Amino acid sequence: MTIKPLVLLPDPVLRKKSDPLERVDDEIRALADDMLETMYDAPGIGLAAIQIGIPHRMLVIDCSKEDEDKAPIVFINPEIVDSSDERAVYEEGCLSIPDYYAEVERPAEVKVEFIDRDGKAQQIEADGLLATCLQHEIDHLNGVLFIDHISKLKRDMVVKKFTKLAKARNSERL
Ligand code: GNR
Ligand code: NI
Repeated sequence: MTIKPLVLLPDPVLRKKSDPLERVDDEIRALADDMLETMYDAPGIGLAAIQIGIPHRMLVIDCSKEDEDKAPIVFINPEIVDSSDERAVYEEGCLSIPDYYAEVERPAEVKVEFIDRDGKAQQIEADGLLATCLQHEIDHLNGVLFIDHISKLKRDMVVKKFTKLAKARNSERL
């Protein structure tokens, strides 16, 4: 198991559309374990493969509370097949946009079909934080970030700030 470095805004890798997986083998299960370790270390409640630079349609989530047992779920080729008209607003953050938070409105409930870590077809009906997190992660698979759901003014400010930070980090390494 390995903690992988996170890809940060404004890296164009985050804008790539990820590709579906053809099969679930030991290599994919090892990648899922690395993603979970990276997510728990961050710490975060979800992580898409593209956030560690791997363009597979695959994500991990653990929305359990601190006082509960860990509840990791691996989602391969997830698809939203139904979503509620009811909306919910959550304050979102993203491990690829550290220390920035903003309210995002999304469908309150979603039904998601996916393949699990054993290669078995599954379906989940999610609400609450899990519904929001699933939509945030599935957005990543399509190159979409939560800042795409806020005002252009706020988004431009965040992108500008992270572009400056990336330049400062790069010039330190030269
Ligand atoms: O750790 C995370 N917390 C979070 C909080 C509200 C809505 C979405 C998230 S996902 C985020 C981890 C992350 O960036 N996943 O892509
Ligand atoms: Ni994210």
